[in-house]
Amino acid sequence: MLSALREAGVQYLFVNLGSDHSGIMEAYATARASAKGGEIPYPQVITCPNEMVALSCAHGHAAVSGQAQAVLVHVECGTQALAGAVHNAAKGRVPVLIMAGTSPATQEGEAPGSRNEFIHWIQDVFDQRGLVRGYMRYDNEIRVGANAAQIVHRALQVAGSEPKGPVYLVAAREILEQEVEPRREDVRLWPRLGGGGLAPEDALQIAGALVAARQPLVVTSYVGRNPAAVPELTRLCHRLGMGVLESVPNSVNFPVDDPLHQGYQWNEKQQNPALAEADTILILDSDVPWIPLINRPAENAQILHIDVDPLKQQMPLWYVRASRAWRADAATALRQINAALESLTVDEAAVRARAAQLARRHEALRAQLAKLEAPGKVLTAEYVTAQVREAIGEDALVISEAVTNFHVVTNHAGRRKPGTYFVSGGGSLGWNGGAAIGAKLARPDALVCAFTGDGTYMFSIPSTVHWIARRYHTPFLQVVFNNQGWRAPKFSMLGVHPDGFGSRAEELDIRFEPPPDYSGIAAAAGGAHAEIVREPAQLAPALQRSLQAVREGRCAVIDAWLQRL
Ligand SMILES: Cc1ncc(C[n+]2csc(CCOP(=O)(O)OP(=O)(O)O)c2C)c(N)n1
Ligand SMILES: [Mg+2]
Repeated sequence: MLSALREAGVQYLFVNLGSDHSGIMEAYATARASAKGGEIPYPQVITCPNEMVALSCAHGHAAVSGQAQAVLVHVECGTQALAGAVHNAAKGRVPVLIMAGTSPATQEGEAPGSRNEFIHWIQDVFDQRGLVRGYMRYDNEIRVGANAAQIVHRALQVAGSEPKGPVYLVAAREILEQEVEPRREDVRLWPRLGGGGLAPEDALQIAGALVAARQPLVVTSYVGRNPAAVPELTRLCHRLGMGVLESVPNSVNFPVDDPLHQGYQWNEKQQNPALAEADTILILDSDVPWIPLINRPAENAQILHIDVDPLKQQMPLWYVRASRAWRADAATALRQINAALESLTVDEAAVRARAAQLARRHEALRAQLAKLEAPGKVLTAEYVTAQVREAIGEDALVISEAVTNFHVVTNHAGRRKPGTYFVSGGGSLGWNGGAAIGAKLARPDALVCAFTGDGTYMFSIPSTVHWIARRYHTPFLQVVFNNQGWRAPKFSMLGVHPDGFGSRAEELDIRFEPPPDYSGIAAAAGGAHAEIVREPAQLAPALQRSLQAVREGRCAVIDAWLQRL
């Protein structure tokens, strides 16, 4: 099983161990003893004191590298402790293999590994796989040791095929203890399936629709998950004078400084003008292209949809009234549409006029945002993000779990290079710390910077995160937007009850008063460099000290005190 993981390209096994793992622990010890300090043919173990962090690490690695990693947890309770990280991997379409033992299936020594601890009766449940089945692309039990390798390869093949996602394997302790002949599998014979392309006539039809449009627009959320798609999208947009609106972006989908970039939308309570004026909209890889109650395309707009997962089969309620939709890999589809365009006549004057008009809106938007970056009396999220942007440079990997400041990070972190911005893709908070560790393991050369809400910092189990980060040398910068509580639930309440008692109430049970010493937690757990910043003037020097600490191999946490919510 362990060699199969290595064969399949799994570099790390994020573990939280228990009685089910006796065979695995013995296997590592045996391999290390015979390797006498040399390399062993198994993934490197990362000990994770908390399972949700373990899975978030694997998620962060795969988001950056594209390569599934593996997580090993303890029976059913360790599986439950994966908690919301399961949701994040599934919703974010991130490949990862999760493995767990089950309680031994025998109690009289019928096979090695038979029950010998009281907990084996307590941890025996009817449907362990059912705990996570609703989120898995595939789940299975390794029933015999002899084909464990093939089951691992099959699970990883499914995880790595589009739409990608988590997979789950269990095995009873007796199976994990079985003596089997080592065998080799060739990973090339377990090919990952891509998203496919368009039929040639469909590529031509889409190109034709975009050429014929008066005001075409692309709305996307995760086309940049594959960085190779971004230059194709840029080429298409420039050929047509077509704007790009990023809705709830999960990645760098389009360079933020491109004049055709028409901004980002999250939960803004207003109609987006670019969306309203479009007569043809190409939705490209998006789960939430707009929120129709507040913000939607014109009634008669033609909507086309290309997505690696256009049916959103994991979402019970989902529709956008697209007249046509295609399941395809965006990079391939864009390449095809770009090629099809060459056979069509484009109205160059119209393209120039549109591009000029879009550039004006782009410039106005940028100017408006630049004003927000000026230092004021109190620290603002905009000022903090802009300062961090200047300090970290354009190659740094930015991880965001900024919640009500998500839009601030996308607007002000200035990400223009594909593959330099990541969010979980899900909604279970507490991902960013583990994700930063995974990102750093995937790209040891990169500077990793995580933005987190204060509530989200606490969700992330910072004691575990910062202990792992020191133990495995994955230094990163973490910036806590400390608004002294959970602002999002307040916004949610006001969205439904704008004039209720809650709108005037001082107490909404959302404040952390007094707040914990966030950076102090990281210092205590992992020797992180700790900074508390309360005023704009303190930020730049704190950032320099923090980045120096990161360069020297320590994490740094900046607790940035924003206006109290
Ligand atoms: C695991 C989990 N629990 C609860 C929530 C509900 N929730 C959404 S946003 C939020 C508040 C987050 O607080 P913070 O990180 O401080 O961000 P802020 O709202 O202040 O910007 C909560 C509790 C969630 N999304 N995930
Ligand atoms: Mg907060």
